[in-house]
Amino acid sequence: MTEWSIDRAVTELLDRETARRDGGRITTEWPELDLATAYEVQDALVRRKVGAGENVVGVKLGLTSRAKQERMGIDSPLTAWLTDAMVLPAGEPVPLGELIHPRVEPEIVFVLGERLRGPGVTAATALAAVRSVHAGFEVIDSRYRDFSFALPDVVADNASSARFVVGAKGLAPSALDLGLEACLLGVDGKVVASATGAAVQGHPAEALALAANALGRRGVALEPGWIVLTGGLTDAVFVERGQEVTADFTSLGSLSVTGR
Ligand code: 0L1
Ligand code: MG
Repeated sequence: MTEWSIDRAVTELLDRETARRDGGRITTEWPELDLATAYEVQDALVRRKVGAGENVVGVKLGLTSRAKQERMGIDSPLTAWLTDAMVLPAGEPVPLGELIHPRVEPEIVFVLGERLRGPGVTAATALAAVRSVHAGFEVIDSRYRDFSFALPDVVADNASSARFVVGAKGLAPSALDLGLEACLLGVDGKVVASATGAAVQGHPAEALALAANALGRRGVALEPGWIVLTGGLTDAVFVERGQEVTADFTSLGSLSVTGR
């Protein structure tokens, strides 16, 4: 068996994604995979995607809400990369045939108007850099069996990233109270979960500041025009063929996706 390395982990994770195959945790075979190395795997994985023609269009946070942390059994938020190949235009179905075992989660999404570079970014300075706030969905698709992973595994796997939807309606941050912005998550017309923006680190702007500071420590700035997914507000739901998942927000409008 070849020794584990950053390169081998990237190849394994990308092979699983391409073949629509899940597999065991990398940390089972490579217990020395620590968080810093896992972020190196994540960066190298995204460099391979960029080398294949994808473009980085933003970042996402994961595990920012208690609902997500409790479900995944991990209490540390994380960051990961978004590329243009992950964009699912609003109204398009979730392409089940291209994915392994997708789940959908509602998110509050920022589009940046100004550059943000940590460390030292506060929620207030973070929010001042936001051009518009949107409702969104993230379609996550872990390359690990049963979405079972330790923190370094999921970080290496670019935090289960697969697709994301950004709602067309964009509001200035000053136009709404993001901590109180409520979201009802529905499946086939039945509400299955609910949360307000406060579920995300107390306020989604705290999540944005967290991303700016974490990436700043790695020498990366968040650029104007970048999309930032602030993390699942509620637990994610599986989406089956023909099933409709809806997110109804107080001010940000409604979104729906159907599995196909
Ligand atoms: O928004 C999120 O919390 C995504 C977390 C990514 C890890 C996962 O739930 O698979
Ligand atoms: Mg998410």
